[in-house]
Amino acid sequence: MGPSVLFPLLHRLSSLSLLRTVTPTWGRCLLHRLAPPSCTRTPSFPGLNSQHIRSMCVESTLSHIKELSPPEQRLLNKLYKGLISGQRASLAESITLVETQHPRKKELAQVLLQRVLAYRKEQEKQNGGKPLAFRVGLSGPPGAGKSTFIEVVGKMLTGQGHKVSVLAVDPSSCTTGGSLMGDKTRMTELSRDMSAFIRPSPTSGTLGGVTRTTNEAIVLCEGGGYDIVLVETVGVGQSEFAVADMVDMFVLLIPPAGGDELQGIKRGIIEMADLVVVTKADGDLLIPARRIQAEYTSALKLLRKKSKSWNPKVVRVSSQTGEGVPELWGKMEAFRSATLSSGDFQTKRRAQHKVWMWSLIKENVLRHFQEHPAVRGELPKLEDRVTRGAISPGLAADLLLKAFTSSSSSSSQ
Ligand SMILES: Nc1nc2c(ncn2[C@@H]2O[C@H](COP(=O)(O)OP(=O)(O)O)[C@@H](O)[C@H]2O)c(=O)[nH]1
Ligand SMILES: [Mg+2]
Repeated sequence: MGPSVLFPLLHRLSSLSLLRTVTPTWGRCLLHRLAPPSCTRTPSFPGLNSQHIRSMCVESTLSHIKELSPPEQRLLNKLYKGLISGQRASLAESITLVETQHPRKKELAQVLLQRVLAYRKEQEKQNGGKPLAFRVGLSGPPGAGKSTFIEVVGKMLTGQGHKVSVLAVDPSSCTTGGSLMGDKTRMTELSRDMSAFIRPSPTSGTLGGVTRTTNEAIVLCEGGGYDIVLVETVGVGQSEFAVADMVDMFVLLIPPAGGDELQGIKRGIIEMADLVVVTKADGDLLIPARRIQAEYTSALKLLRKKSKSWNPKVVRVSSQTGEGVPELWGKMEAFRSATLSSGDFQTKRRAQHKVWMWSLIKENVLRHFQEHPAVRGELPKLEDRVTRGAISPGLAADLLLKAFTSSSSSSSQ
């Protein structure tokens, strides 16, 4: 859906049921409510200074949300404090809150997120404006060795004093139950590690829903002090592209397998990769792994350069023997420092926020459009006429949009 379609839709939606949940407490500052008794007093949350709270009060970013009840305030205070003091149970509970479908809880999740974001922003400022955490997306076909690699590299990193969180995005689990059970058993050591936090994405919902909750879970993990966030995703559907828009570095893992298995790797995804990793480079698989590394190295040379500060590379690794694992992490760190000093890292993060916002808007607007009674009444008929070639898709779209906007304007008057 392009902006030309979205803008009129948004215009109509702003006067519609989308905002009917708004209560007479417009203009009240929720952060004020959360930091009683005044926005100008020293707040009771560590890391969030009074200037911050004031600026957010002025913006009234959360003014559309109904005032928090005392139990809601207590819940959010408890979660926030537990989260930023590094308690895993609070992090898990906070992620559950952002995953909820319950309308009021969704609002509470937004209040919590806003507070965590403000806290992180303050920390970032103290770090010279540079992001503190490193988000790495790991993608590749099922069975490529992603979870096994995460277990090995995760253990190595916690051993070096890092806090590592792992989020597994598997939209196929929405329909098939996915491979999460397998992941859990493959990350046994890491899941017992007190410096690690492993969380599968919700097993129901749309890719858009998964995108939203994963993005928000990343923010929460960082609030909990996890300085490395690994996002694992299977190369199914559009999930890889969604994950590439959430992370600082995108890594593609490829098994040393025959042509058939590699056919499934989309060309577009190779172009997104900052690093290509050939896995299982051990035993009998070492020779095919070398061949595939050579093939991908020449394939990457033909691709257009994505960034001035980094050239994508192809490396080989064995999670079984551990060979190449420290070197591979070394490459990831080199990427991080090269892009941080060129500013590409920060630019990408800023751009990703916009992508994230638009993906939420698109999902919401589309759902309202599809659920609108006037559209639902017309849709089957028009779809049928388009499929039969009786009218053009453009005309059908115009008619549906007209049905949506005209009945919206009459109902809102
Ligand atoms: N030989 C060998 N097998 C591996 C290696 N890494 C993973 N495997 C095996 O490959 C299979 C799939 O691994 P998994 O990590 O679950 O893949 P994922 O689906 O990409 O997460 C498992 O049977 C692993 O034991 C490795 O470095 N060498
Ligand atoms: Mg896996």
